[in-house]
This record gives sequence, structure tokens and C-alpha cells, in this order.
Amino acid sequence: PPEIRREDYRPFPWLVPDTRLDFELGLDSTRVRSRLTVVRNAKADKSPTIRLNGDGITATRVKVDGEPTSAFTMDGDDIVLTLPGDAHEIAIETEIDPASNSQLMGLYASNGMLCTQCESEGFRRITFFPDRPDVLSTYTVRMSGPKAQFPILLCNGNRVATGEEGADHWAEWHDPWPKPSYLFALVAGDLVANTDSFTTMNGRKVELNVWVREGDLERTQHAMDSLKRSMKWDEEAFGREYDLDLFNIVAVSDFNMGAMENKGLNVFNTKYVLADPDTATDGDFDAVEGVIGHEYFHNWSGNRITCRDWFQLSLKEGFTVLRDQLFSQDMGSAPVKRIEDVRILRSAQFPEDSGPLAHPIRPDSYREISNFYTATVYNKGAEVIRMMRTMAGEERFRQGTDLYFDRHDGEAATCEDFVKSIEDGVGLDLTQFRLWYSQAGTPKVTVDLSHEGDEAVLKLGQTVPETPGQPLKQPMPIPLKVALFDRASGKHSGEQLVVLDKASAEYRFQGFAEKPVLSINRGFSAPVTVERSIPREELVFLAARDDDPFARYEAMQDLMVGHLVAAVGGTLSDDERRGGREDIAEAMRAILTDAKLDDLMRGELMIMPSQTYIAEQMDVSDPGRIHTEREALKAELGSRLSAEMHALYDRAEKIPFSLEAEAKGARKVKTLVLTYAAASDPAKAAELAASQYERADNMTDRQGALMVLTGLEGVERTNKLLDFYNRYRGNALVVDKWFALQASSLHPGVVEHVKALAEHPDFTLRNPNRVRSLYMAFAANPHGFHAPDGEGYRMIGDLILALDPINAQTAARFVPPLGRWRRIEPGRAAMMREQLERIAEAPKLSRDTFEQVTRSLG
Ligand code: HT7
Ligand code: ZN
Repeated sequence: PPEIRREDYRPFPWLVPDTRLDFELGLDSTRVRSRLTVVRNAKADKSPTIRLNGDGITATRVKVDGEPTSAFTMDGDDIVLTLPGDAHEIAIETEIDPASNSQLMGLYASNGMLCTQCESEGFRRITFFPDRPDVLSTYTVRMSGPKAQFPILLCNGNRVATGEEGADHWAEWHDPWPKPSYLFALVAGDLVANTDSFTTMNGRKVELNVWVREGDLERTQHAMDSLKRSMKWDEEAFGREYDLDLFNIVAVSDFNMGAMENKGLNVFNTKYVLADPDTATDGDFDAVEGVIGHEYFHNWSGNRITCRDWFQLSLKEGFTVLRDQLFSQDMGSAPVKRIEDVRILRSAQFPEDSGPLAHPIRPDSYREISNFYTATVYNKGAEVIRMMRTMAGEERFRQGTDLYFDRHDGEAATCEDFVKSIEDGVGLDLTQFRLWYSQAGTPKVTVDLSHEGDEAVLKLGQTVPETPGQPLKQPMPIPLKVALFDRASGKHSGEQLVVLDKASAEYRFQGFAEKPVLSINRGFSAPVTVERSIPREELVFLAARDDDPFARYEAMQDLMVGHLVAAVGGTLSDDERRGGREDIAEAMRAILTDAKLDDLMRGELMIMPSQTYIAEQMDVSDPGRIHTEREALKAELGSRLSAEMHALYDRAEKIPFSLEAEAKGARKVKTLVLTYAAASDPAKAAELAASQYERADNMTDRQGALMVLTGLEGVERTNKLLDFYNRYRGNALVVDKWFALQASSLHPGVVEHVKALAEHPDFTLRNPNRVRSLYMAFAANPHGFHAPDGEGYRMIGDLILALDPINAQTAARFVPPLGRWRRIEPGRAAMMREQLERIAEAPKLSRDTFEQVTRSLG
């Protein structure tokens, strides 16, 4: 497959002001008739032809200006038509088979209904069209089909007419807002709605619907409430008002990603719509709110202003992730949300940035754009914009975003347009900052604090590591929030922002009779790794006293990471090991007993660094050793702090169920206590977990208890897994949890368990949620995936080969875990590479998997 390069972008030679589509809907056969008005684009090079993209479809009829024509050629799957004049009407007819569409791109059948997924290049699987985001068109769509089978017919915009013809019925929809083809959507099926309304800041009433299968209606209220909160928040935080009289959300159970922001008709994975306390955890509730917000916010950051080309993906995704993060911060605990977001960045994006698939947030080339819906484009993209906000200050940043929305409304824009708007709106020089868009790799910041007279001298240095295709890097502006703590009083005299924009720099702070304790990168103000040699007692000090919650969390993490990295490296004497564990235990004890902490935050501080994050600190790591050391530390903390942990458990257990922060925090710390107990006293933990499971009146407690039991041996494991399955059999989202819990468990038999689960009657490769619940959970479980005999790698290799012909996008997402081979000890690395080579040799590999495998081997 050819490489597509950002620098080759050219405007499309034709405009398509008007698009009319007529769908005769059927599960096995849908006829699509399109009529496109095309006029020459005065801002592009003149061309005698127009290219209409297609993918696996054939045209049964082609007309130009009402006359059948043969003045076209096929170039691959695309139609290239010769057009003599400056304005024409093109009509094309295609026939497609949604039921056989297992890729879930274009028009497909899910659970007896029809739905679409067009981003990024799915529209071309429906009809021939200039399927690129810079071609904006106004759509009018007629849909017809059997009323009994598809009682509900939905499309973008407003429904303008309906009618019936015998057993069939039809609806005509018109979307007044010009949009790119990737935002087109259609849904037809037997659905019911939770209906409500929202009155916008200018007094316009908007009808809101959350459409689901009949039995799911009672689990839609949280989604509806989240939608209304999102609409209000976007008005208040960004001045953005909704722009249609109708907003529809539809939940589908077969979906490649989380959700899709189609104009006025968001299509969602059921996982991010359905939630009630019996079937969804607190984490699920938060995720529903976050994803509903994310898709809604796209209406401005993505739909009203879209992307010029797919290299600009972070323009809409990075900005929208930032917007959804800020929304969730405002809806719940801001510090806890910030810590969660940093944890996601570190576990998903940092490994990407330090591996063979590293790319800048605005990539320079791709073969398959679906492979670039990455944590780098999304999450690092959000961090880059967050840094601009930090440097500008909240109020001035808002002036920048206001200018961006004003200046580019109705356009297909670039990342450069965004940065320029912020620069002009805020009055900041972002010339050097633009490097964040073009350079890949996580910068490393070195820190040295010394003390001379009454001055503290902070020396900072930065390096941006080499990444594929980018051997040399330039220093970037890195905004670091710092505070210097006086040891005696435990206070600091104010937080400061230093922007490190050179390879090294020195900052002097006066008025310190004694050397202060440095707190740096507070709030995680920059997405960098900080390398500092800081005495353990200073980390203990910060873990107990830092007034910045993120910095407090970070000190606790550093304390544990530092100890574990040294332990894994075999450089610790017995005394050092004992001393390290004592310090960690003392810091943890302070956290367990700090009456001023709320339990949501206490839970964050109790979480041990993940195995992936520990591995990320080493050039080459041995997953087996990390697992052993991490479990040993967990066991030691569990036994040393048993009294404090059980006191915490007993207190938390008394708090009755609600969705309030206090009760959520209580549930969080209870399950964390169980995980420590499982390592230190498995028999006691099994007893406690079984009792928590039995008494649970909500999914958070039940799943937490079952998670712990699944990692242990014993009869309660079997009993409770069986009970859980029988209780929820038939509820796909909860059965997904049942698969995922077993695949992510610490049980020694996890590999065999996953093999057996792949043969379970409820397992299928045709449903992405089910595939992810078993295999993504397994690939993210170092204990199983890195099994010493390589069986974990073989299973993922087999999965990729089996899934690729069915759902290439989902298959390709399993390649990156194998692509980490260079950072793993040589024995395992050879076996990981072997799997990649086996996949690469397979005949007829999809473009998606081929690209990921070749980059991973390269
Ligand atoms: N913008 C949406 C991306 C998306 C997608 C991309 C490729 C294949 C399937 C997909 N489904 C949704 C989701 C979002 O970021 O909001
Ligand atoms: Zn998005």
C-alpha cells in the first residue's frame, strides 16, 4: 500500500455543494442512489476529471447531467470521471450487503438494525464520493424500508417529511450544516428512546433522544443526564451553543471504537451509554459521562470546524479530549481526574512514544489512517493544548479558543490554524512551541537543586529522545510548575511557572536559609519524564505534605518506582531493600490514616505503579522479575499495614451505596484493601472478598470482589465466577466483564483460562467488545501475556491472524503489544518478534495489520 504524505496535500479540484442520497434499506441488500452537484473549486488546480472514492463497491449505474455515461475509468476501487464543464450533476447507483459487513465500517447490520460508521474512510464503502474531510456538502437523505423491521429511521439533521407505502415507510432528512462525508450517519431499526429536552443559552429548545433496544431503556438515564450536563458546560466553559433542534444518540452493540460524533446523530458503543448501579461500575459511570461529553463537544471541535486532512486529526481529537477532561474535572473530583488522565497517558502513550510506532501528534505520513487513532494523537494531543492553556492562563486561553471558533467556523482547518488562533487570541509567541506538533518522543527533564547562601539554584536540562525517522531533536518549551517547600514549616511561598525552552537552564530562588524540598511538574504541567535524584526522605515528605494533589501522588509513585526499579535491577543490598520498604510503608501509613484526605484521593495514593510504567523506566526489562518484585512489595505493605487497612475497610463498609463522591471513594478503597490483602494473606482476602461479593448491592463492589477472587486459588473463585455468569448471562456488557476479569487476573493458570474462554459458547470474533474483553485484557496483563514459554505471544499472534479478515481495524490494535519486543529481555523478545514475522508472512494481510507489523519489525 502507498504511503500518504502530509506535504502532498492539495485542495480538491471540485466543490460538492449539494448531496442527495436515497437508501432502499434491507439487511442483505441496500440500494443507494446518490446525486451530487459538483462545481469547480476556484481555489484548486483545474482538473479535467473528478475522482470519487470507492471501497469494495460497484456502480450499477452512472449518469452525468441526467444522461448515462461511460466516460469514466476505474482506478483501483475509485471512479475517475471526465467532466467537460464547470458545474455538473453526477448520479450513481450502488447496491451493498450490510449483513456481510464484518469490518463494521460503512453501512452494517448489528443486532437486526442497520447503522453506519464513516470516519475515517467508511463512506466510500456506501457510495462513490470524494471521501476526504475537506469536501463539505449539504446532505438531503431519503430512507425507506419495511416498517415492521425498521420502525425507526434516523439520519443527520432534521426530519423534514415522512410517509408510508404498503408495508414500507420512508423518512426524508435534511442537515443544514455543510459537513464532510465522515460525519454522515444513518440508523434504521427497532429502537425506543429516552426523550428529554434542553433549552440553550439563547432560549432554543432542543429535543434529545437516547435510542436503545427495548430492554435497555431503564439503563439510559445517566447518559441523558450526562448529555444535558455536557450541553450546559460547553455553553459556560467555551461559549458553545448547540445548533440543531434535535440531538439523537443511538447505542449499538457492534462498534469498533467508543462512539462517533456524526452531526446530530451520535452513534455509541452500548458500553458508553448503558449504566445502572447493578450492571455498571463507578468507572463505567464516569466513562459514560466522559464519552457522552467528548462526542457532544465534537459538535464544535470537529463538526463546525473540521479537519482539512487526516494528518490534522489531533486538531479535533486532542482538543476534544482536553475539553472532555476539563468537563469531567468540573463534574467530579478535579485532582483525581487529573491523576487518572496522567495514568492513562503513561500507560498507553509513553510506551507508544518510546517504541517503533512513535509518531508526532500531527503525523507526517501513513498507509492506513485508522492506525493513527492513537493515544499520541488523542491524549498527548490534549496535553499539548493543555500546556498552551497553562502558559496562557485560563481566561486568556478562552480568548484564544473564542478566536479559533470565530475565525474558522464552517471550515476544514489545520493544527497550524489552531495554534495561530491561540497565539493571536492570547498574545503569546508560540513559534518554538510548534515543535510539539512535529517532534515525537517524550522529553526527559533532568533536575538538580543545590543551595548556596540563601539561594536555591535549580538546574534543568532537557533531551528529546530519538524516534523512528527523527534522529535529531530540538529543545521544546516545557512549562513546569514548581514550588519550594521549607522543611521546618512544611509550607512553600507560592507556586511558580518556569518554561524550560533550552537544552539547559538555571533558575535562582532567594530567601532560603536551608535547602528547600522541590516539588516539580505540579499538576503534571508538561507531558515529560522527570529525572531527579531526590533523597527518599524528601519523597516521603512530599507524599505526606505536598499541597498539590498530583505532586503528592507523584511522590508516592516515585518512592515505589525507585525502589522497584532498583530491586528488579538487583542492585539493592538487604539493608537498602529493608529501608526502602520501610519508607514506603511509612508513607502509605500516613495516607491510610490522614483524616483530611477524601477516600477517592486516598485510593489514588494507594495505587501501586503499574507493571508497564515500571518497565517504561528501564531500557530493557524482565516482566517476570518486575511481577515478582511488585507482588512482594504489595504483600509486604499488606501485612505491615494490615491493621490500618482493615480499619479503613471497616469504616468504608459502613457507608451506604450512592453515586456521591463519598460513597464512590469508600468503594474504591475497599477493593484496594482487598488487593493488598490478596498478596499478603490470601485466605483472609478470599473470605473478605467472598463476603463483599455476597453483600454487594452494586456492580463496583461485586466486580471488585470478584476481581480479587479471580486471582486466587480456591473454591470461592469457582463459585463466584459461576454465580456472576449465571446472574448476568444474556447481558452482553456484563458478560464482557466476566471474560475480562479472568483474562486480566493474577492467577497462575491465566493462559489456560483464556484458551478455554476462547472456546466458550459466548465468545465470538465478530463482536469487538467481546474480543477486547478477552484478548485486550489479556494482552494488557503482563503476568499472562509475558508467560515465560511465549504462549501468551502465540495466542495474540493467532488472534491477529484469525481476526484480520473479519475486522482488520480491531486486529491491528493487537499488534503494538508485540511491537514492544526491543524493550523486553532477549529470550522473550525473540519469541515476540517471531510472532510478528509469522504474521508478516501471512498471505492477504489487511493494510491495517500490514502497516503495524512492518513498522513494529522495522
Ligand atoms: N471520532 C471518532 C473516531 C471513530 C473511529 C475511527 C476509526 C474507526 C472507527 C471509529 N469510530 C469512531 C471517535 C471519537 O474520537 O470521538
Ligand atoms: Zn473524538
